[in-house]
Amino acid sequence: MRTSPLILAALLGAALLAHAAEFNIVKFGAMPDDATDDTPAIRAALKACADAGGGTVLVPAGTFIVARKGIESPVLNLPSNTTLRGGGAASILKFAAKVNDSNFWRMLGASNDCHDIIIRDLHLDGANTHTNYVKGKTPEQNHGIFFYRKGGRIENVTVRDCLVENFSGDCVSFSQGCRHFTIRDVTVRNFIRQGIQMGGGPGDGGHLVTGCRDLEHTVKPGGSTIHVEHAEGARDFQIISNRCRNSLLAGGGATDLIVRDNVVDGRIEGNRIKHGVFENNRLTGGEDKRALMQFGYASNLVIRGNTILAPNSEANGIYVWGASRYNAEPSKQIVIENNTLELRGQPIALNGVRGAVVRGNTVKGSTAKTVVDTKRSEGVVISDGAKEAR
Ligand SMILES: [Ca+2]
Repeated sequence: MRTSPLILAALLGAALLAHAAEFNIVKFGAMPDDATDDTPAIRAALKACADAGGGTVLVPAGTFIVARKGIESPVLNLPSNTTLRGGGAASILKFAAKVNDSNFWRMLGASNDCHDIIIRDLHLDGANTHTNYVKGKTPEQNHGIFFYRKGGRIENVTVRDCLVENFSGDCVSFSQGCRHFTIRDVTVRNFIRQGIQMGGGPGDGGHLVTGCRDLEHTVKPGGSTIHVEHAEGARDFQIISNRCRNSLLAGGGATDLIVRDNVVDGRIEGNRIKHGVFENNRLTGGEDKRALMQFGYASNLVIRGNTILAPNSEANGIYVWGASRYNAEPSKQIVIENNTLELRGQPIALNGVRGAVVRGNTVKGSTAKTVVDTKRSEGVVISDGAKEAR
């Protein structure tokens, strides 16, 4: 059956109209660059967008204040089919100063079932003025972007081209119920916990973090630039081509983890990884004495083509361990190949590993007797030309 050109034109027009629905927060009463709270106006714009079945909520240039009213988490709940879009770094959503007095402020995200959400071209400012975390005294749960829906589903979310800073918690956090998130070209700074925090459970995952970085901090970060934890049962995390000034911690029981082409000032660490590939990362060590790459209770893990530079540190390079007093499981089926390590300490160490292949690694500057040190391990095949130290 043929569709008439008129009907086609009408369908196309309706599609364009629906696509073009825009809701400028200023038209809903938001006032930039003053002390007035803009939360009700932004909520009204989001509600209009939701009532229209979706569209774009625009944040023009200026600083707009977001304040928590009750126990809401997040303060700004994004509906399905919504793009929240600024004009770049000059479009600022900023927490009210009283954020510094209490916990559990989360600026924007969702805690109900929803899908197809984009957050882009925005500057989110958590307004934290505490320069470091003091347990029991300063907040640690005030996050920027926050998606969490235990037992439900939040699907297809993109965050891109945003600067997220000064949060006394995580800058970006998504975990339970979250599927298919893309975090692209997001810059973070001055977080008290993590820069980008991921987790989840069975059915969750399918996430990509790429092109992200943290700027030099003026507060003391408590955690990692990028972090995967509490991810038992979640699968498919890709962390590719990011720049981390703090460590990159990726484990937490996740399955199918790819960590590739990242530049890290610090360490990469992960526990209980099932099927992981850590490839072509570049790590530079400082004073930290812990191994620059460290994995516990891993199974099916490939550590390949990484460059590890710690010429002034006694730290070990790559350390894989298991079967400890905490957990009887050994690390299993480990491949460590074609890495380049420049360091004084032990280049590669295995402890409590069952089944490993170590080959083709290049080592400079180490004072260790061997390239590979193995303890309490079995089934380890070393073809680096070095003998096992016992
Ligand atoms: Ca205002």
